[in-house]
Amino acid sequence: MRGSVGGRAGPRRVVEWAAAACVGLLAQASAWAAGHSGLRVWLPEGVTTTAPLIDRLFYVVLSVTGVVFVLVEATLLVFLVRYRRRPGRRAAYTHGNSLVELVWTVIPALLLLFLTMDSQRVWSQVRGTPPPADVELEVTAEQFAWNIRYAGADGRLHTEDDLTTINQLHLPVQRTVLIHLKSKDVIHSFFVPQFRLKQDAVPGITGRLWVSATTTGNFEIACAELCGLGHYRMRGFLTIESLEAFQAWLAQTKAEQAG
Ligand SMILES: [Cu+2]
Repeated sequence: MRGSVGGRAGPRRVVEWAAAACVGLLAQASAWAAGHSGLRVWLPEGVTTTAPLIDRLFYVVLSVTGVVFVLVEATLLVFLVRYRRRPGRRAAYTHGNSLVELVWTVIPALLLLFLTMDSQRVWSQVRGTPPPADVELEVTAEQFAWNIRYAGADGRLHTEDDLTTINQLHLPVQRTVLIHLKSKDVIHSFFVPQFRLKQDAVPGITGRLWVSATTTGNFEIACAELCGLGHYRMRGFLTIESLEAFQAWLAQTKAEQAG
């Protein structure tokens, strides 16, 4: 490095350059984020009423930890350069500083308390008592498929007029859907990234999850738990459509199965 031979100019330049790079990166990132309405970085599209809550929490945690990361790494770099071993310079000994220790304990504690309370609030909205369901259905995982059961005209599951499909999950948009999640054999995991939901399907336990979709479209259901040799092909297809289209599909599928 050019400046390092000439004494102190080199390290200082490196620190200045690093600081400028950090500030520049942060400025770029925030400008980019501000320019995008409905901020979404790295995450797939969110299609439920609760997805924005989870995304917001994700970005809050990412910003807090991001700022702390940059500050800690920048301080580390400064200290590495500034207090490096130099001929003729003796090490200084310190026995701590109560004020500094208090500050670096209290600030993280407050941050963690804030994150705990914020995430608890989101958790209770997403996974607390579900709102009254418009549609109830059952998803039973097995090696290596998703068995879907819809209630028939009576609106109740496990009656004569139920409709069952394999790997085809249809949901009406803007309706609250309660999913009873089961497993026939081993532990699977029901994962729809666009729902921001991942729930284990455990034999002997019926899991409950609810969604209210905000957009129509076609998505995929992945099994997110290594459940055997065919795990890679345990893939379901999710269609979110209007209530009319959903009811028409139910009727049509029922007619096809009867015929
Ligand atoms: Cu599986």
